[in-house]
Amino acid sequence: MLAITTLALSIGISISGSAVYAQSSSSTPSFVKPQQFQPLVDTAQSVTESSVKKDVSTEDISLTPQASRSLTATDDTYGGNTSPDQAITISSNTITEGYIAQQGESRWYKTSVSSNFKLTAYMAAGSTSTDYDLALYRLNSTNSTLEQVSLSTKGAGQYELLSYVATPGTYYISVTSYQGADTNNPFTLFTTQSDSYDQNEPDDNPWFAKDRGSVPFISQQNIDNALDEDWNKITLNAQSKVNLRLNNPSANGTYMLQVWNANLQSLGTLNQNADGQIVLPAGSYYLQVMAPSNFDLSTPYTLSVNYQNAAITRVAINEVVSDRGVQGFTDYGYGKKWRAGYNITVKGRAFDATGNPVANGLVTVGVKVQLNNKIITEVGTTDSMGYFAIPMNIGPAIGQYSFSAPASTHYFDIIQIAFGSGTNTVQSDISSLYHFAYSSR
Ligand SMILES: [Ca+2]
Ligand SMILES: [Ca+2]
Ligand SMILES: [Ca+2]
Repeated sequence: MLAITTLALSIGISISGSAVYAQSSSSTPSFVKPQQFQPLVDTAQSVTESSVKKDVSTEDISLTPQASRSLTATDDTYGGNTSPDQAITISSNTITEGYIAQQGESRWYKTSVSSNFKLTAYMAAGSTSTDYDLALYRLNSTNSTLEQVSLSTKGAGQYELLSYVATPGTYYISVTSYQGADTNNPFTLFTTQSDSYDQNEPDDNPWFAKDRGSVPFISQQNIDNALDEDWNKITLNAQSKVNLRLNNPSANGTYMLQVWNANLQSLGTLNQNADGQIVLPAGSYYLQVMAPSNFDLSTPYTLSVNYQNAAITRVAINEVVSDRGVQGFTDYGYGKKWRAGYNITVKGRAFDATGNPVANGLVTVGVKVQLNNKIITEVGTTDSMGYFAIPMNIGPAIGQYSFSAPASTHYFDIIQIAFGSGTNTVQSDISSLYHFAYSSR
């Protein structure tokens, strides 16, 4: 029996390195987007949603010039832009640094948008002990009011990111200290504008996440700039096994999925084009798609999320489809087995311990061929009726055994095949295949 440990599951892909550089286009500077990546956990602990929520003002602000206001020594040192009327004009794709001198203080910036672009703003505090938040306002010039159109209010140690599909006009950005101040380490502010973006924008943070409820979904979107993040919210009414897959066919962009609990604690990341499964207690969670290194505006990714209703304990194989003119459930003198060429598709159905089909379950199939004792594994997902079809390329056989058929002699190997689901071994009605090598007269 092929040990299940050899069925290396494509779950929990880890990324090494501590900091990731967000690249702007070649003509613009890059800067550190401070993120730590850990592999996706198998099972998450339940958390009590923080009872203390930030009391963040979402009110509009009147843009009344404060004529009587005079600059202080502090303003001279750390900037006088502590109110909207003193906002500093900033340009897209340019790093701006600033300081907050005391808790509760704000620094104001403004930028203009000339067309219906998506405006993205990123802010990182200079140290992890301060908690600064970010908000975006649109200037309503008819009544000189700043209307809040977006915000990002994560906790200390996390950067803030927001986006807004803008109409032409002037936009004001505030960086506000929720907790602490730091006159040694500046915060970093960066904005960019996108002329093309997906239909779910803006969705760059948990407050603007697309709410998917409790049902499976498939979402095709794109990453339109280096900072773009696409957030989804899911809600589980009971503990569930969640299947995650982020398909990205692009040769130029490299994406990643990160799972967050309701308190914005990371439950780990999953690389693109790999299957992930995580057991989550009842509650709300966030799924964040991002581009840690490079992105491809023109090639959409597909995020698929569904829920497995029970653990798979057994599979029944219906057919092994093969290339090279090899097929059928045949007896070459060592019992009836499926014949296999180079490219095969293993078709079957998965069941739980009570014999019910398992929908949306992960099935891993592994074979060990004679040539170099190579082990090949592939993962597939069952459909709503529990059926799966898993293609795999197992390569050539060496022809260890022979069988004299009426017209020719068939040479083949007997190779092991085994099944798993997540980290569990799964019973199967087959354990070996005839791996066809060649035939001769
Ligand atoms: Ca914050
Ligand atoms: Ca996007
Ligand atoms: Ca987005």
